[in-house]
Amino acid sequence: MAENDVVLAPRVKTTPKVEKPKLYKVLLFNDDYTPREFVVMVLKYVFRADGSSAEKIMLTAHMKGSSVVAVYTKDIAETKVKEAMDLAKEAGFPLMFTAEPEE
Ligand code: TYC
Repeated sequence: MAENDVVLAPRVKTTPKVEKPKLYKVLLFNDDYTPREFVVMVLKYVFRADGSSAEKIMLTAHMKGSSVVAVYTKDIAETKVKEAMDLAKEAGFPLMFTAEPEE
């Protein structure tokens, strides 16, 4: 290469690919057997809801059939659903939670 040649860097276009993690909502479903106090306890213990939000979430599920508990990344949502349902199973209640992708 001659001494005064200009060396150009290759034109490489880099498009940053940082994708937002998909979020999952945890839903709580009503049933006729689980005591209200047990539902509130699970919401406080597993989902770290404070007393009044736990009460609200439980009452919404009780009255409307289901309620959104909170929104998390997939792994966290699924782990919390399992923890909550394990507690219910251990206590002999049919309490139901699911994790669903947000639209
Ligand atoms: N329906 C239940 C009862 O009357 C209480 C309850 C509320 C159960 C919310 C589940 O997600 C639920 N004992």
